[in-house]
Amino acid sequence: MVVWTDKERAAISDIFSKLDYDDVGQKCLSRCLIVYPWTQRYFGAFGNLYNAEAIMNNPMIAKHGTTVMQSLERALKNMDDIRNTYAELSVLHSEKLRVDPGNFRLLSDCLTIVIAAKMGTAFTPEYQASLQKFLSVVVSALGRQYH
Ligand code: HNI
Repeated sequence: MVVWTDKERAAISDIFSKLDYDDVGQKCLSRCLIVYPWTQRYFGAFGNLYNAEAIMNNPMIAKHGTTVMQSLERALKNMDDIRNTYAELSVLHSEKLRVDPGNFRLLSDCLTIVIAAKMGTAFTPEYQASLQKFLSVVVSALGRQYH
């Protein structure tokens, strides 16, 4: 089981309390699809992903970005049991969507970059460490079905 210090819990809660899910979700998912173009293959039903501008203006991508952020909030609210919280989501991504689990890390790195850019100097190394730990647990839980 993952052990969280009070400082880590406080840092992660503080980061998420400052986030606008619609904005951050859209930015991190778009960034992932632009920087790692092979991730676009899973979103074939999302319409125009022709270039960076199209991706950034695609309303389905924006909406899905918000969905991902809301899902992360579930992990935040269940920090002591992220594994079970994401059990069904892991099955969905592996068995139905067939998303390569390496992509989870790529999206979480994009999220870190977007959050860092938003928070500026408030994103201290301690905050980054707490966020990376949280996202690593999320990535591991989502990948559980693949192990
Ligand atoms: Ni992901 C659907 C959460 C990473 C491709 N994804 C979901 C849903 C949630 C979700 C929630 C909606 C489930 C439902 O409808 O019941 N995805 C997450 C989270 C992460 C993640 C928390 C990582 C932090 N997903 C990824 C990655 C990819 C991905 C990295 C591909 C590169 N996800 C999908 C696709 C769908 C999806 C594709 C279905 C979208 C749709 O609406 O058709």
